[in-house]
Amino acid sequence: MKIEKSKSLFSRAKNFIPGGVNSPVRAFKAVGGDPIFFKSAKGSKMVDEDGNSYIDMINSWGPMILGHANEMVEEAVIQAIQHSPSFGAPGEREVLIAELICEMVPSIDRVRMVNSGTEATMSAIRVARGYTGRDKFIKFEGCYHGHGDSFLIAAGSGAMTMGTPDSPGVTSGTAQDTLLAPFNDLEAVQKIVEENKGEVAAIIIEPVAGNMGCVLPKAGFLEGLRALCDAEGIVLIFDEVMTGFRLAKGGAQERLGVIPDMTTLGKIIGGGLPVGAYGGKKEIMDFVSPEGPVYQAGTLSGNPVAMAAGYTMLKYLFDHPETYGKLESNTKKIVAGYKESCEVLGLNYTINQIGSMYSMFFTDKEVFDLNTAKHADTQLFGKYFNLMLNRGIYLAPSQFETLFVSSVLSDQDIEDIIRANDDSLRDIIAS
Ligand code: HOZ
Repeated sequence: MKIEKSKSLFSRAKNFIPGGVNSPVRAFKAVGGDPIFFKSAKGSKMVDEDGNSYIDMINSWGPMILGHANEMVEEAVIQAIQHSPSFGAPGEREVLIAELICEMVPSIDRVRMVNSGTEATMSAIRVARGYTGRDKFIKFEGCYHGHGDSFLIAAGSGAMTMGTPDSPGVTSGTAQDTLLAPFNDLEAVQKIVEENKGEVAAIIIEPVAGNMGCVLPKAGFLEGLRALCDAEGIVLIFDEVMTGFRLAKGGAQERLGVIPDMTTLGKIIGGGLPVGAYGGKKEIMDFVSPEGPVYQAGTLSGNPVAMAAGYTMLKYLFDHPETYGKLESNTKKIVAGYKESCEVLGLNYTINQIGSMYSMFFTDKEVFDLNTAKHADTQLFGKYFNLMLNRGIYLAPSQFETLFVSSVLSDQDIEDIIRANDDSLRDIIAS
């Protein structure tokens, strides 16, 4: 495969952009090789600067639920932009999307738009602290909630593969208010709460973790957190930046039947444009300025173009719930194909899947938290990633990221993915 233009762009980029990329995971450091630079994408496929075409299994890390360059979203963006990309003042589209989000997400009575998932989680923690009058919060090892200072402690995703799960620049004062627990370990959380009685403002969690690979909550775990938060006056926050509107129209909370007090949302509600939001119960959100005393602001928050894109995609999902059946059946077919290959080839890799999210871990052990995810052979994954890339399948460039399936995969795409996986596993065995 020819990737000369990508290589040349990368070497130019490195002169002006730290590491040549605008987000670390994209640098391919965890898998070896140079990043591919993309020119366009449509439906299930992306085309790079050298003209190679790939079936996209990341979908912009979640938002492209309906595939790339969806015509309805495109049209809405064009219409909005013709009336100015930013007012810095309120507009009708903000009201429409707020009404829709409150209708779709069970935990949200009031919602505030921001510009990214990072902003959403930072703001949600501030509100939880303001509401409870407490300073500390609990996060889970391997969960990633964006790059806000308090979250870069045992963070998953790029922070983990770049070797900086505890980033320089995060002060010890900040770090001391972040308490850590292993995912799926309710007893550990209960112990931390007991040791910090009356001091914990919030528990924040990805209800289905996607930033240490796809890791599912065990039966009773989220329910246990809910009960603990109720008993101790702690605000339960679900970070649904990746699961919101993807696992069900009301996100993981609807699908798994556990309703948090607050929810953070991200890229998905912008249909691919830079957006985030946080919301929750009225009595908590009433603490947000200008209604209440907790300050949070943003010039571009709720900008008309992002609102138009997001609203159009969410409204489609709301009006077409059958999309979730399609997402699930696409993903199940892929996973069934993987499992069949593994069985035939005598491999016992662990595959975690829920809805349209899945990961194949290069380990034969069950993966249910960060420690067990780390059993995966990352070198082998790097090899596999590049073999798949050469066969035209664009995977997340890290073992510790989930894959996202879109609704527009054709039967041929699914067949191609399964065949590429089978051939790549055979190559690995042969080598
Ligand atoms: N794990 C990140 C998405 N939640 C990867 C994307 C990025 O950091 O650029």
